[in-house]
Parts: sequence; C-alpha cells; structure tokens
Amino acid sequence: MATAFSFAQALLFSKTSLSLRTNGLKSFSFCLPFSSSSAALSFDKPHSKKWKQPVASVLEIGGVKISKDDVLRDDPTNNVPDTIFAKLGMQLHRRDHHPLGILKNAIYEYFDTNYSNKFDKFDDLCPLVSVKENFDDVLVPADHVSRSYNDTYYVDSQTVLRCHTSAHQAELLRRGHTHFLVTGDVYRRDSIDSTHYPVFHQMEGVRVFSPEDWAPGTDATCYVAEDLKKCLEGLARHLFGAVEMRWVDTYFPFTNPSFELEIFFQEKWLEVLGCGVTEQEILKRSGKTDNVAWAFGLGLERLAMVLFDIPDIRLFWSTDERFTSQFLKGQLGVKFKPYSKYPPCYKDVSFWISESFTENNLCEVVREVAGDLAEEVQLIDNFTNKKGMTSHCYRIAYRSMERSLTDEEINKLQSTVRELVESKLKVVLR
Ligand code: FA5
Ligand code: MG
Repeated sequence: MATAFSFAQALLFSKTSLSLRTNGLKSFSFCLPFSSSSAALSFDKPHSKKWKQPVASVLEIGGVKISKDDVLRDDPTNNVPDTIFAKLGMQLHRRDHHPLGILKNAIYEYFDTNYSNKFDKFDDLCPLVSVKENFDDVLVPADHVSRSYNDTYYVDSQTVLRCHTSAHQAELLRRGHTHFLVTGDVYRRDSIDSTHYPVFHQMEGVRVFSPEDWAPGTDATCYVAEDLKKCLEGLARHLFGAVEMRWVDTYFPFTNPSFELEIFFQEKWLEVLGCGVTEQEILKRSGKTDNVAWAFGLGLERLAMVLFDIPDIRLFWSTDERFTSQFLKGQLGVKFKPYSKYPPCYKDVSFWISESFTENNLCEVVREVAGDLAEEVQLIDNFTNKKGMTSHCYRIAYRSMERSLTDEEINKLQSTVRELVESKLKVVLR
C-alpha cells in the first residue's frame, strides 16, 4: 500500500491535468490533436461483458433523466465503459456521513461564515455536458491534450462526461450568479494507482467583483488575485489548522494569472487546488465587461485523503461497513483506522506495442476486467530492439480492500486481461 510519502509524490506528478506548470513539468509540446489519438478512437467497446455487474439503467441527476443507452452507445465516438456508467449518480459528495460530504459541508461552512451566505451552492448539476461547456466556454485550445479521446470520456463527438467542474462556470455566469460553489463528480481516463481513479470530485468556486469593490487607481487584477489567495489560505487553515503552504505559478487556459496551492504534508508538497483570475473573455461573453473575477477548482479526494488519513482512493467507493461506519456527519478529520490489509498479488504482462498504444487504454482494459481489484498498473520494463520494435512490461497489482483473493480468480482475471490487451489494443503479447 502506498505510504503517505509516495501518495504525495504521486499527486505532484499526476499526469492528466488542466494545468500547465510554468516550470516545465507539463507543456503544450506534447499536446496531441484528436487525430493522433486514433488509438482511443479505434478502441473497440467491449460487448461480451460477462464479468460486468448489472447497473440501474435509468438515472435522474439534477432533474435530468439519463438512460444507460444515452451514455453507452455503440458508436465509434463513444469511449465510456459500463464501469463508468455504474458510478454516475452515486454522488458521494451529497452524503453527509461520507468523508467527501463531510468535507463539502466544512467548506460550505467556511464560505457561509466568511461571506454571509453570499455563495450560491450547486451540487447536483448533471455531469453530462457538451464539448462546448467543458472546453470551448472556458477557452481550452483546440489542440489541448485534455480534449483527446485518450484523456476524456466522450458520449458522442459533442458530449462528454465533464472532466472538471469548470464546465459549469460560463453557464452560471450567464445566468447572473456572481458568487457560487459547484461540487460534482468529474471523469478522466487515467492511470491506476492509490491516488488516481477515473471518477473523482471537485469543487469550483467563483467570485465576481464590481468596480466599486477595488479602490480607484489600484490594479484590479492584483487586488482580485490577492483576495483569492487570502480566501484560499483561510480555507486551508479552516480545514487543516496551522499548515505550511505555498503558491506555485502555473497555467490554465481560463485564468491569468494562475496558481496552484500546495500543502506540506508528510514530508512532501501536495497540490490541492488550481485557481486564478478569470480570463476577461469569459466574463465578456457572459455580459460582464466591467467586472473582474477569481475562480478555483479543488480536488476533494486529495484534501480528504490528508484530512482523514485515507490511504487509497478506491476506499471512497467502499460500501464495507468497516469503512462507512468510521465517518459521521460534521466530524471533520477523524482519522481512518485501517481494518485489515490483504496481500497484493502481482502479475506481469509484456507485449510489443503498436503505434496507437497508450497507457490510459491499457488501464481502461484492466479496470474493465478487474474493477476495483486493480490497485496499480506500473511500467517496469521498456526497451526497443534493433528492428525498432518497442516492448513494454507492466506489473499489475491486484488487491481487494475487503478480502483475500484466491489464486484461481487472479489467474482468471489476468488471462482475460491478456486476451483483451491483445485484441483491443492491437499489441503482440510476448
Ligand atoms: C482543473 O481541473 C481546473 N479546472 C481547476 C481550476 C478551476 C483552475 C478554476 C483555475 C480556475 P486540475 O486538472 O489541476 O485543474 O485539477 C484541479 C485539482 O483537482 C487538482 O489540484 C487536484 O486536487 C484534483 N485532481 C486533479 N487530478 C486528479 C486525479 N487524477 N485524482 C484526484 N484528484 C485530482
Ligand atoms: Mg493541477
């Protein structure tokens, strides 16, 4: 199991992000247009799903009825698996006894107290949004990596499962809201380890200022940036008490300047949120030409893992009473007591990759087969032979949070993984 140390380290190097560090950790130079993610586009949808759990076929989220057929389509522009549909409508952040719900309420309390209930709160906006809402409305460039089929779940070419709560910013601004918080589940195709899960939760905050808010002659952007930092430092103190924190300059398409807040936790700097001064173009499009605004997006799991000492992100989805009974409404920061630790089982798979191979596609196959029994997928060997063929060897860690796994079931899972890796990812097993 990952220690808190490696947890923090993993978070700092999280791959899928809407941000771009100015220190060069991430850069547009590796942003791929859709055409180069043909791997994901040609990623066949699984149809013989004998290992799948049955899931409810019609959901209602925020007054919107969503049927399974609306989300899982037999269409080449659809890359949503059953396992993701099963998470829609779970709304962990709306459960008062769940760590994410307890955290959401503690953040609400901070804003209500410090801003006299001025912030409007939304926590059941439908996670199915248009490409326009998710990307265009917040000025994400056409070739940004986050738009690729490899990173985002597409229902069809114009509809996605939101990959951030910023997808709701523009619409709420257009509707006239000037102070708001949006909490919701967000979806990203991603790697597998103790801190990455294809569904996690974010809270977006937006505050719009009018010219009378800043003194004449002062720089409005500086004033708003300072206010934003003060607000979020106060929130961090409200949640964590006295903590060491630092601001890191970064890049987001929708804010300028942009920052990330890091908290020093168990010997490492941990990125907990992204934020900045809203791009003027976004305000202009919502009819607010004289205003300036700030916005932030924070990761609820990251904060909750620290606050409650939760070592593995899969635990948030556990229905095991030994997990759920440890958290109570209003009790922030109760430390999670691990009930038991079952041994992991490691299996390796090696293959010659094809041009279209991506690690996210491999992880998707592993999750399709093993679900939450997949704890980690790690590249352990990588070489290119004289003929220019590249071989990858991945180690898959299988572990249940709730019970010991038998050799027989692991072998079955691994054999299915091997079959599907070969047939779906067009690689050659070694
Ligand atoms: C965004 O999603 C921006 N929309 C945030 C934002 C909003 C910036 C408004 C400016 C203004 P990013 O991809 O960095 O940015 O994610 C924001 C936060 O979500 C991260 O700081 C982290 O706390 C959390 N997060 C991101 N990826 C993951 C992941 N794979 N698993 C768990 N939490 C994650
Ligand atoms: Mg980030």
